Amino acid sequence: MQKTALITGITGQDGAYLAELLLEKGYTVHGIKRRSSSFNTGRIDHLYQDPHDRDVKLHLHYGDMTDSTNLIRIMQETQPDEVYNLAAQSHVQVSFETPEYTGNADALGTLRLLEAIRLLGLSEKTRFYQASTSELYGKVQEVPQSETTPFYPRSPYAAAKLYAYWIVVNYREAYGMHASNGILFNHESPIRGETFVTRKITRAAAAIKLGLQDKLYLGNLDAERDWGHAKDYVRGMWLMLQQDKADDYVLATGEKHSVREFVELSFAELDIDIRWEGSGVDEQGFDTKTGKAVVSVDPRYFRPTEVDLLLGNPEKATNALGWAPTTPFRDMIRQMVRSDLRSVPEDLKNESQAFSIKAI
Ligand code: NDP
Ligand code: GDR
Repeated sequence: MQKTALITGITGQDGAYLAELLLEKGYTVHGIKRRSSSFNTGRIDHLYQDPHDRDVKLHLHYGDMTDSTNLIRIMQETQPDEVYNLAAQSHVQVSFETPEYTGNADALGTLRLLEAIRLLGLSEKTRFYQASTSELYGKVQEVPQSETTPFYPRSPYAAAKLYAYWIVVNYREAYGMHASNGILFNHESPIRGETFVTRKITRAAAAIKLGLQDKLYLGNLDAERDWGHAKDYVRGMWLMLQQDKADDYVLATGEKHSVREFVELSFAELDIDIRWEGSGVDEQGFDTKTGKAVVSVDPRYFRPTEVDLLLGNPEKATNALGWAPTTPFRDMIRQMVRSDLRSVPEDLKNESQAFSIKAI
């Protein structure tokens, strides 16, 4: 039987990869897209189907996680077998600047969707995936982190996602809903948002290589993350909803790298020598003398409370779902850098991209 899925956040990195995967599997896919003053469908344009044609499998609906009536109506119209809640104000640093909005969209938005399912009598039919996050672990309690590691959120974003995590568990227990949390560690790709550190680095490496930029400003170089490839992670989301019983799973690679290492490998990919400058680099054995490309530490990018180390243990997902990451770290960096070598000159032609290149 052909299934129907509803994806919130379909225009984001994960939404785009997930939509692609579900369409390949024969699903009818409905996506919720925010109204924006400019086009925001760049990541899914290749999946576009003319709504006037027959047998259209991809449908977009205007909507917002802060608007209950809109979410209820879309849920009613689409009657999905599976809901993937990927929409969120997903930037940790931005959440310190927009804490109330982040709580509204990320925490209450999740509740709104669960209530829509319940109120419409879809609790038996509709399975629910929640985009939970390794940011829940926050301040290091245990390494590596697994489904049993205690949470200690360190940002308004993580606190909002903590509410979302527990409301999903609660609706599962209270109403028997098939609702699962994927506790996903950082995952990246060539279509990763430009303001997350990995893409910021690979874009800068490409721009520097092409002579279009001379400096990269970053914050905390010592932060360590467990970085995987987004394509692998959306497969894990789908697997979670194919299980007889709903549950919560960590998806991670089990490998950690620092921001500094990410910079070094990205620049090495393009044979660029680095000269480090800025806050704290002198004392830490960085090369501050040679190298042409400057990577400068700017405290502007430090966070009020930082998450120092995230390293996940994906054993439960491996055993129960048969899930494993397939893209090695260096291959992912290579993919991102190569893709940015092609896209950055185009971006820079467009004056409106000046902010995204220089001020993120
Ligand atoms: P992105 O930031 O790339 O995408 C977020 C999506 O949510 C976009 O489609 C965005 O729309 C949409 N959105 C934001 N606010 C609203 C709103 N108020 N109403 C409706 N839609 C909204 O995130 P990712 O794809 O990287 O991540 C997907 C989800 O997974 C997020 O919830 C994130 O918090 C979570 N997560 C991500 C991880 C990662 O490493 N990528 C790790 C763990 C969890 P628009 O395009 O218009 O901005
Ligand atoms: P994160 O991702 O906060 O882990 O959240 P991000 O790439 O923003 O930061 C990772 C680490 O890099 C440090 N850092 C910088 N970060 C940014 N963005 N810009 C910089 O210039 C910079 N310099 C150093 C940060 O301090 C941090 O330690 C991502 C998001 O996708 C969340 O939605 C998701 O839940 C988590 O991953 C898992």
